[in-house]
Amino acid sequence: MSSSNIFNFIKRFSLLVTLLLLATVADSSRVPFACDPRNGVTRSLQFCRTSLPIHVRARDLIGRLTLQEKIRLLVNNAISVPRLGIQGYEWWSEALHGVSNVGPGTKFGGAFPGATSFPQVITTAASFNQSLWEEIGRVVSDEARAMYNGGVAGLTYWSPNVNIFRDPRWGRGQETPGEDPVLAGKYAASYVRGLQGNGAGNRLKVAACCKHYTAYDLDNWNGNDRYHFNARVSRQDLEDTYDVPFKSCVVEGKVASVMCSYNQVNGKPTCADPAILKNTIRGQWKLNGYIVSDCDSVGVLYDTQHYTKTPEEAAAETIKAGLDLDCGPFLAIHTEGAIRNGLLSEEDVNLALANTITVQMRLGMFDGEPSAQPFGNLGPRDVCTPAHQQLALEAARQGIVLLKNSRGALPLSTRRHRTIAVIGPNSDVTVTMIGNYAGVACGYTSPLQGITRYAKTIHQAGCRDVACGGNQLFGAAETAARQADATVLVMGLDQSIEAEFRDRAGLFLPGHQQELVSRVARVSRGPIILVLMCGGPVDVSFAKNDPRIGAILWVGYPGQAGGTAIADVLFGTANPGGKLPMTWYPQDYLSKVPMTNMGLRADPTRGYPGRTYRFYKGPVVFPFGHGLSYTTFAHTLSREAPKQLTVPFTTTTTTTSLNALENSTISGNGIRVSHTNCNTPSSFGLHIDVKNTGDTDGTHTLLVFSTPPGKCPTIVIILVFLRRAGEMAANFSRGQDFYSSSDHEVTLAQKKYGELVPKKKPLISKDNERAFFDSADWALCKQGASVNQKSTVAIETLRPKLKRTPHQQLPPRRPACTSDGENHAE
Ligand SMILES: *[C@@H]1O[C@H](CO)[C@@H](O)[C@H](O)[C@H]1NC(C)=O
Ligand SMILES: *[C@@H]1O[C@H](CO)[C@@H](O)[C@H](O)[C@H]1NC(C)=O
Ligand SMILES: CC(=O)N[C@H]1CO[C@H](CO)[C@@H](O)[C@@H]1O
Repeated sequence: MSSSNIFNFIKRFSLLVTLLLLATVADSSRVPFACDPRNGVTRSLQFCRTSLPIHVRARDLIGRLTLQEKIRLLVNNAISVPRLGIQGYEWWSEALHGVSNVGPGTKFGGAFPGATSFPQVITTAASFNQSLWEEIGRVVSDEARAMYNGGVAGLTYWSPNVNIFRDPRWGRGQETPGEDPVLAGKYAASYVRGLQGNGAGNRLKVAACCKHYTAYDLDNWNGNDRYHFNARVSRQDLEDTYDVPFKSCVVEGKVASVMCSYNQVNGKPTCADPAILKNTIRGQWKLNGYIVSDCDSVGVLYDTQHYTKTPEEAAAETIKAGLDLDCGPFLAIHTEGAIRNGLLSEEDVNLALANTITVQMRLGMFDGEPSAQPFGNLGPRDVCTPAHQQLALEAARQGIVLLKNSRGALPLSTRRHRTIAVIGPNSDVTVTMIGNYAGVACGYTSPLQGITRYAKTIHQAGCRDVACGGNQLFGAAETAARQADATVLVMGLDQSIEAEFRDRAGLFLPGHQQELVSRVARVSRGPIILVLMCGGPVDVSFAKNDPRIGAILWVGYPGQAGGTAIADVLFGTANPGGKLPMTWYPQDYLSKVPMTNMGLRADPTRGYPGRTYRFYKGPVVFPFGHGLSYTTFAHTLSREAPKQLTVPFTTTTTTTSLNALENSTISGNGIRVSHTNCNTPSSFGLHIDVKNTGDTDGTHTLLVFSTPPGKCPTIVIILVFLRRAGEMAANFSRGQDFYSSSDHEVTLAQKKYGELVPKKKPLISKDNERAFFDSADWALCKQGASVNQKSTVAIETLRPKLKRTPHQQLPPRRPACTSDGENHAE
C-alpha cells in the first residue's frame, strides 16, 4: 500500500467510525446537557438551581472544580467535567453576517446544510439603517439558536468586528462598518442588541463579542504583520476614534464579550495590558461579560513578540491584566506552572472563570432541559426561511451605493434595454458575494442570474478571475457589448486580493481590469454601467472621468441575494439609498501614508495628510457619505426653525427652563452657537425639512456633523446624528414628522477632553418636531472656558451631486486655540 493509499484507508476508516458514532448518538437520541434533571448525580448541585442568583451558582460551580479542571476551562475548547455533568464546550463560533463555520464551534451539514448569508458588513453599514442592523442580528441569532439546539453550533459568537477602517488597503476593512467612529459604534450596539436579544434579567439569546480591541487594523503590509506590529497611537486618537466603537458596544450594546487583538499598542500587547482590559473595558465601561484573546494571541505575545521571558509569565500577565479566556491552548498548558511559580494565584483563575461561567449561565447552559428554555423550540425549519432570505435581499438593496449616474444612464428600462451584455470576472460569482467570515449560504443569485430576470443576456467573463492577468478574453467581451442594448460590467475584488492577512498594495482594480472596462466602453452600443463588487475602496478615477461610462454602482459584497438586488437597482425596481461608509482615496494618497502610521490627524509639517474624512482634506475619488439616488431631495433647515437658538446657560442638572441665548444665528447650512456652558451639555432643537423633489420614491439619509471651534489640529468634526428616513414618495415633503419617531439616538458631544458624553435620553420637543442634541464642545471644555467661543453644527445637504465633502459644507469660524491642542502621544 502506498502511503497515499494508507491515508485514504485511514480516512475511510475514520469516516466509518464517525458514522457509527453518529448512529450511537442518534440512538441515545439527544445531545447531553448539564444539569439534566434525570441525572441523579447532578440533580442536587447548587449551581443547577435556576432559582438562585447567577453569581451564587457560578461560585458554587467554581468551588467544586479542581485546579487542573479550572485551567482546562480557560481555553476555547473547554473540557468536560463528567463527575459534575458538565459537557465540553467549544467557545469559538462566528456570526459576522450570518452563522459562519469559520470557528470550530459551528458545522454545517445534515439538517443544517446552510444559513442565511447577509451582505458583508461594509455593505450593510452603507444603509445607515440602525433597525436593519438590529433586525439582521435578530435573524442571525434565531438561526444560531436553531443550530445550537441541533447540536451543531455554539452560543458564543465572536462577532462583530468593529475596528475602525483606518487605511483603505486593509484586507479586513470589508468586515467593519467603516471609518467613522460614531457610525461604527451605532452599528456595534445595534447588531449586538439584535444578536443578544432583550431577554428578561440578564439572559442572553447568544453572546456577541466586539473585536479586536484595540487599534488593530493592519494584517500584512510591506513586511509588517499583525503578530509583530506595535501600533503607536496617540491618546487622543485612541479616545476619540479607535476606542469609540468598543465603548459604544459595551456601554450601549451591553455586549457579553470583548476580544483583545494580536498587535501591541504603544509597546504593550493588548491582551497583557491591564490599563485597557481591567481598567477601561471592565472598570470604566463596566463590561458584564468575558474578555477573550484573539486566536493564539497569548502564544504570539510570548513566541513572536518575546514580550515575556517565560511562557508562565505570559500566562500570568494576561490573566492578571483581565483576560478570561484564551482562544488557543497556551493558558491550558502554562497556567499551572505560573501558579506553581507564584506568578499567579488560584483566585486570579477563579475570577476569570467567574466571568466566562456567568455568561454560560446567562445563556441558559446550566438550566437543564434545553428544549424547555426560551428559543428551545427553534430548529431546522427556522433557518433559511423565506422571511430571512427576504431580509438578506432587502439588506443588499439598502446597502448598494450609486456613485455616478450621468444623464440618467440608470435605471435601465426593460422596454429599451432588451438585451444586456453582462461582462466581468465578478458577473456570475456566488461565494465571492458573501465575503469572508461567512458560512454556507441558503443559495445564491449571481448578478448574471439577477439580470436575466429582467432581460436577455449575453455573458462574457472578460477576465479569468479578478486578478485579470491577460486580455485574451477581451475580444469576446467587446463583441458582446457591440450586440447589446446596454452593457453591465461587474468588476472588483475578492478574497484572493483583500482578505484576512492580505492587505492590498494599491487601490487600482487588479491586473487588466481597467483596460477591459475602457475597451468595452469604447465599442459598446448602449449605456455602460460599471458595478464594483469589493469591500475596500478602489481608485476608479478613470471611470468616474470617462463620459462613456454612464453609471457606477458599489455593491460591496452583497450577500447571497446580491444578484437580485443589483438587478433590481439596475432596472429601477429599487432606488438606491446607500451612502459610502468610508472615503475612497486616489492611489497617490498611499505614497504619503505608510500603513504603519496610525495617526489620524494630519501633520502638514511632515507632509502627512491625515486619515478619514474627519482629518484628511485632500482630493478624493468619492467622499465619505457619498451616494446618489434616482430622485432628488431638498434638504433645508426648516423655515419654522427658530432663528435664535435656546441653549442652557446655567448649570442645574434638572434644568427645564432654558435661558435664551442671544448669540446664536442660523446661517447657510449651519447653526453657530456661542456661549455654551461646558459643564452642562447644552442642547438645542434642529428642525430639518426634507423633500423628495423628484418623480421617484426614494429613501434618504440625514447626516449631521458638529464642528467644534479651534484651530488645533486635534479638534475634529463629529458625526452626531445619522438617520435613514423612510421611503418617501415623489414630491412628498417630510419635515413635521421627520423626528417624531421614538428611536432618536441623538448622542453627541464632548463634554470633556477626549470623552464622548452621550445624553442618557434624547430630548424631543413637545410638538415632536425637533430633535435636541448637545452642542457642547469638548475642546472648549478642556480649556475650562465658557464664553465667547463658537461651536458650529454643520448640516450636510445631501444633494445628489455632492460637490464638496460633507464637512466642507460650512467652514466654521475658528477662534484661536489657546491651549492643549497637541496630540498626547505616549
Ligand atoms: C430599515 O430597515 C428595515 C428592515 O429592513 C426596514 O423595515 C425599514 O424600512 C428601513 N428603514 C429605512 C428608512 O429604509
Ligand atoms: C409637486 O408639488 C408641487 C407643489 O405642491 C406641485 O405644484 C406639483 O404639481 C407637484 N408635482 C407632482 C409631479 O406631483
Ligand atoms: C446672552 C449673551 O451672552 N449675550 C452676549 C452676546 O454678545 C454680546 C457681545 O459679544 C455680549 O455683550 C452679550 O452679553
